[in-house]
Amino acid sequence: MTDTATVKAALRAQRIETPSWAYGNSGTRFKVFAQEGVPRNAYEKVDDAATVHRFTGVAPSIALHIPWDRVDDYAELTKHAGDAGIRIGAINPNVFQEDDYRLGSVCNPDPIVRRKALDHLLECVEIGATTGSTILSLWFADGTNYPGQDSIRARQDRLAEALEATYAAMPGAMRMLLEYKLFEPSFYTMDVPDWGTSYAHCLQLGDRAQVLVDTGHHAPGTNIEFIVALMLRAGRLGGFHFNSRFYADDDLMVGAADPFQLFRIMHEIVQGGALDPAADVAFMLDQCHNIEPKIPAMIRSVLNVQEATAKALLVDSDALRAAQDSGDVLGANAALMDAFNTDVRPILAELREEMGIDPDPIAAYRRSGHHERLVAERQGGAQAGWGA
Ligand code: LRH
Ligand code: MN
Ligand code: MN
Repeated sequence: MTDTATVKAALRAQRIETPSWAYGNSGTRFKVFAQEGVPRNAYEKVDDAATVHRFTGVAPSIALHIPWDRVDDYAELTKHAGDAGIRIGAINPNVFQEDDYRLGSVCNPDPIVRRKALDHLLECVEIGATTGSTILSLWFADGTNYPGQDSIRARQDRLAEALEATYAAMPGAMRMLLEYKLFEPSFYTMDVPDWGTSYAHCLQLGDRAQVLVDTGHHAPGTNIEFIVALMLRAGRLGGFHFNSRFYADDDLMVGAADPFQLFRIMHEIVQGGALDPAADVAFMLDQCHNIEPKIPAMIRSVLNVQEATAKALLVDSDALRAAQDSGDVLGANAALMDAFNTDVRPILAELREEMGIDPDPIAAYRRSGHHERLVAERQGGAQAGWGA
């Protein structure tokens, strides 16, 4: 049995990154609901991420999306983050929200559009260098809607070319994470639809190119933990975009739809030794809070990841291995289920007290009056940029 002190030490060391875009107004293509007190710019999004960190103790960085979070002075934004107690995390170039990108960005048949997209990727490498970020997180909306619309193969060549030029421009400490998505916005082919395509490009690029698993980007029924185990084994699991889904890319709070799946993923992470920050697997959230208040939803999400992680840490790995080795199918399954069915909230509450934070972060946030202060201070919050 894993002892409590070891479990707590691992949980204390865990880092979960929150996305800037989760703090702004968002919605679907049907309606973006404006909420009160939402941030008006990147500085205020950083402030909200810092608030989530203050109440959880394990979320010390914020992912940026450029140009949604464009500022004049990234060094100043970095300092602002530092003063607020967090740092800038992954830089996400956005090459999907301009008319020029109708037929794609780096895979576009038009070399002028491809050049424009590449320039933006290179600009983001520079922003990463200025902000001290070590992750360039790439997702392309590129693809086609109709059979015959473009050459599937030529598009892969164009993609490889852009990735190579970007990779070559990255400073040595920076990693490139290549995110895949089965469909949407393209409905016939996506240029990076799955882990295999991402992995193939990463292998061509070099060690600092790794696969990013967004949990919402798979076909229903996909065994995500299998992908996680496989990529970890290959040393190519760069990180996650955690969220949850009932139907497609729903971007709901992680652990809300299927906490058992999240546990199974975290079990692979723990077994693979990848929880250790030295393993460099980035645990990032990628969610939108369309109808729920954003900061408490982010706090809830961080707690959900912690709970799944705690359960995974509680798996009796000696008993599991013994059962596996002796072909004891039911015993092996029971070792997992016993851990999953454990109520880990008391151990997490204890850990938080030891860390000097409130054992119940959501209640503490509610009591703090912070939300009311934000509503009074901030008028005319910005749209996340997403779901517009
Ligand atoms: C695409 C995606 C990708 C984007 C983010 C806003 O669906 O998951 O990570 O950058 O959403
Ligand atoms: Mn994502
Ligand atoms: Mn997504």
